[in-house]
Amino acid sequence: MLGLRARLQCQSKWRLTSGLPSTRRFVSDNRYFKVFEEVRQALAEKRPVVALESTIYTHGFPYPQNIALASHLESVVRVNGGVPATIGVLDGVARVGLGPEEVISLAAAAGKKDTLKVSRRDLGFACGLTVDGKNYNGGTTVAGTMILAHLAGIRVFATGGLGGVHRGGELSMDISADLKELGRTPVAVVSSGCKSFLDIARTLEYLETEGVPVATFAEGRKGQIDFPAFWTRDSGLKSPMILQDEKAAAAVIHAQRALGLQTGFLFANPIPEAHSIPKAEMDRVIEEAIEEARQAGATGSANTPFILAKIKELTGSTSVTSNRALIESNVKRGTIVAKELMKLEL
Ligand code: PSU
Ligand code: MN
Repeated sequence: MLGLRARLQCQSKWRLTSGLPSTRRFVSDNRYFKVFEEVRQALAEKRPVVALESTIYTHGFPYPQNIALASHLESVVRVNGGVPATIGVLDGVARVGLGPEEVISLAAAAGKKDTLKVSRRDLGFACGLTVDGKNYNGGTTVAGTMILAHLAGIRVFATGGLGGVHRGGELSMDISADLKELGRTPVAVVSSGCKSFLDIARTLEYLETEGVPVATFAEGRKGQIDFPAFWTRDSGLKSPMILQDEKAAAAVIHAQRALGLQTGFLFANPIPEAHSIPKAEMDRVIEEAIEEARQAGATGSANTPFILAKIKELTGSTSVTSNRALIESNVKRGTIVAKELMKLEL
């Protein structure tokens, strides 16, 4: 007669070898975590759901343009046949999927002192603490969004840019928690690579160490395919792998799940050609933004938002228009990846 522990082990082993590991959600709703009804239903019915982050609204785009962007991105998911789940912390509760009024509340919280930038380390603070008797609001970063998406059972997430190893990171150790999260949470992130105020070469090295599959959509392009640098399609660094289309991306996710791996994915989608900004131009702007951040002493988690704001100031509306175009393109691709994945796993 087997003891309880041995019996449980046998059962879980049987489950793993008898088919795909379960993707059911891992945490049920509680006072700190809530999945929006439409998202819950879509997941239960195996319809494609795409996670969207909210640091871009709370610490990126200014109010009220951020509201327009948030609702636009949700409609891009819908138009392409998916269900959007905007993720963030609202009034002390980690939320997966928000209603229209709630998206507005979170966007309106941009720039306030009780609005946090929520990465892995911040989730417990954002949900467990209060400030002046009030709960926190928070925009979730790529890492924070991946964690909450995974808890809800969402497997695809689209955004603009990813955090990375900062320039000089080999000394300062300023390496975004996004990279570590990609190494341990099985969510596929579609982004336009990372901005070149980061050290892209070391970012790719770090992702390799973390075991993260990194691939760039090539769409029939021949020759060297670069890992993209957000506003520019080329970074001078070869992408570790290439994917021809969303179907290929879904095949990779599907295979890795069948192997029981818990790693995330980084699928890079170069900015649409019409919106790319010449590299030399961006290089100049970025040098200046980094120097200003250094002079202002903007380090730690304040570094990325400071530099992003400076870049915006220096490039004016061009970079904002390009930024919007690339996020939109990533969200569309993410939705198609989620649809292809559902086809494979039905
Ligand atoms: N890079 C961008 N745009 C962004 C961010 C990074 O080009 O909006 C945001 C994302 O939410 C990302 C976070 O997850 O900043 C990374 O911050 P940090 O480097 O402090 O981890
Ligand atoms: Mn950092």
